[in-house]
Amino acid sequence: MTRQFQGKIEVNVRDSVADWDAFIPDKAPEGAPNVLVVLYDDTGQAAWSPYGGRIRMPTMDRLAAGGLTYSQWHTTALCSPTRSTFLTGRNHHLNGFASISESSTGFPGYSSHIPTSNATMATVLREAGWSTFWVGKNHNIPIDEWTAGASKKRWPLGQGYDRFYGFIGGETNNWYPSLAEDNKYISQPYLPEEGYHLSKDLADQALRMIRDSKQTEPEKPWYLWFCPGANHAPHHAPEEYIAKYEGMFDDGYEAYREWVLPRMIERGILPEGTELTPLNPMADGTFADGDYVRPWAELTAEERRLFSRMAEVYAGFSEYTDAQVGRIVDYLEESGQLDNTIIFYCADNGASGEGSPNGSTNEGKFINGYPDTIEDNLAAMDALGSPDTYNHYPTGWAAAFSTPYRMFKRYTYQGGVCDPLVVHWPKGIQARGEVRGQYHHCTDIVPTIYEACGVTMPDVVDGVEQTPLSGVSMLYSFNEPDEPTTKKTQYYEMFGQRGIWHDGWKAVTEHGPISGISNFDEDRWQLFHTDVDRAEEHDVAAEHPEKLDELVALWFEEARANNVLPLNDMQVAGKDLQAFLAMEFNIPVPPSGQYTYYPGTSEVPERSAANVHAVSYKAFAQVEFTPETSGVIFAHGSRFGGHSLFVKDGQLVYAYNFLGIPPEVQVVGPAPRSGHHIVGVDFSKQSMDEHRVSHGTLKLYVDDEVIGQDDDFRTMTGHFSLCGEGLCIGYDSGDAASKEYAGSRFEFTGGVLTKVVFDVADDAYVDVERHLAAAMARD
Ligand SMILES: [Ca+2]
Repeated sequence: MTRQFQGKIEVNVRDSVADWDAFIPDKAPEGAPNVLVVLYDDTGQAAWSPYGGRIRMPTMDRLAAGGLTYSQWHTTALCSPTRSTFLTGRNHHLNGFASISESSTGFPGYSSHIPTSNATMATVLREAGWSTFWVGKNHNIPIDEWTAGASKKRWPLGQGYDRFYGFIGGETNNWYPSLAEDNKYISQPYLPEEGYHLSKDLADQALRMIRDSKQTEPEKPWYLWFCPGANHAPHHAPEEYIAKYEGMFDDGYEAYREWVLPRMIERGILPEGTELTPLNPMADGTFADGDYVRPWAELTAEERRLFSRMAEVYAGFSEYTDAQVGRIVDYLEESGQLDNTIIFYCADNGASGEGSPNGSTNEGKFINGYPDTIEDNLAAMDALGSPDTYNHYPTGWAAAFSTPYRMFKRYTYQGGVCDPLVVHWPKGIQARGEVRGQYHHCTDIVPTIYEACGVTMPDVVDGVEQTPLSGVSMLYSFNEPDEPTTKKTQYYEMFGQRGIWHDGWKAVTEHGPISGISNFDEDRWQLFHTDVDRAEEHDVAAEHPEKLDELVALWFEEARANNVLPLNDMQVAGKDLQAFLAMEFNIPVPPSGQYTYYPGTSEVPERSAANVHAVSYKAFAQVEFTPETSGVIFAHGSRFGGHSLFVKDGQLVYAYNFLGIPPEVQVVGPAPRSGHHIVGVDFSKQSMDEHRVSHGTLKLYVDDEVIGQDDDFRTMTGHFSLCGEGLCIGYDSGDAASKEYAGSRFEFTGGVLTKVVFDVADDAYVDVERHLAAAMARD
């Protein structure tokens, strides 16, 4: 913190005494380390090589061999909530991140607005003399701050970061990402044909930020939070990395569980005698249908081939990204920084079961409530991992990569919350290649970093009194393998499933997340003695009723102290829908029902753009044409779902990609060759089918003349994209919405595009159910 001015001010500067120290920021303590946090998405404890898993992670192996592997480190079971604990060191409900931004509700624990009383670690470290960088995924911006016009207070630059480069939302296309830099949306720097992949770009950007800092402030330490899109869907990887895993998962997910457990035990990750929990461990009616695992023995030969290939792609994605992290580690070594950089390499929750029992080659079908058939997926098998698919593996692999535990991501059993963590810091850790078994949690990372850096969390930040940190430092465990954990208690809650760990025991409700069961007072609590039963195999609630009562009472105490209530297990579709929607943040529709957009602007996030799903709509543009006019008038979405109005080769084309299912539909007519004209489309909805797809007539206009018409036109129900791929005027960002200009932004040229007006006033019907399903799929 800068001090009060202590110089002297007279009339004449010659008689006055300057005091630079009143203006210059603090310097970090002598010998303080750099901090690198590598936070992957959606990866259970049994996936990666340092833990005995089949996915080779050479960089992580190297760091584990030179540092520590933690066997009992835990997260919140979901992306944004875990990430919020890395931001502030407070429990996720205290951060307003009970779940994700897109499903936030107006309660303190659920608003997705981090209160100023929870200052971020970046704010504190920057004041203490560190450069602060955030590269990669950012799923902690509230949805009301996603647009260009909104406040950027909760974007990284408003949260203590000097620089940001990455993406906003739960996921993005790794070949054609929706990128943001600092406080604005940007285009990707080059294309897949030129070797682009998001993981590689993120490593390049991270290296640039560190080098920029070191060459101008060589003595200043830095903190980098590196969050790749891996291993969240869509699983995208270069072919040569996928090929490394050919045939390696052919034995299936149940066989993988049997194979990996003894390897985890051999490495000391799990104690001798640890048993596998059953596949599908929960009683009927206590969890959502989509979380069921189909037994491998019941699959057809073709299904097995498809599911194995999906695991190969996931593995290739993970290893390729690890190689990019390796480039950062190599640079640190070459530049002499590795010895005093404290590195945390970890994942934010268990493996993801959001791929449904059958997996998917285009997640968009799921969020649009459109059937994802094995036939369609088989047809796309060879393209898996390429720019042509938007894929996710089936629930069986989520269970396998979360061996030996019950369930996976979103669940408060160990399958959702027990995760990999490797810590590397040659200067501060004497041991090499050892396992640490002390029980810890993601809220403990920030206190550990503060202690390692010699920084104390201030009581007041920017005039706001601070909430105490929720976690405890893990620093003692670096050099004390046999010390008992300093953690006493950790509560859990995710989408209505509760859990609490206390002194070697854990109680969990058998009440699946997003299950819609309600009636929390009737929950059956299970009790596990985790000191001797790490897998949570044996429910001993009947033998230890007093212990269970003690833990349940403690859960309520923690819940009240951390803003956990009210519990919400509402389903994203069905009976709870209207009530849920009424609680959500809603972006207001203009009273006119008309939205006007201009060229030379940033893309508009889909959530805030004019809604063209499940409604009739008109979209018209004012254009001055010439014989050379060419390019996009408006575009929204991608090849996996999207539409675009553009001029090419003298033709005015309206292209619609319905969930990426071929063929791309086009309505075409001759474009004017000169003069001012109003051109556009009018979709008139006439019916909805059993998948809630809208059918009707699409007319393409030049002024009042219909130049093209399709009487059997269909439009998508939910969203073009889970996140990113917003509405663009005069270009197409990210992945192209039409194959006619694939691989380019196809900027409007050779004329004047004045504005585009969307009119959705005539039909206010929105399928709220799909809307919400899409929101929840983003976690
Ligand atoms: Ca696009």
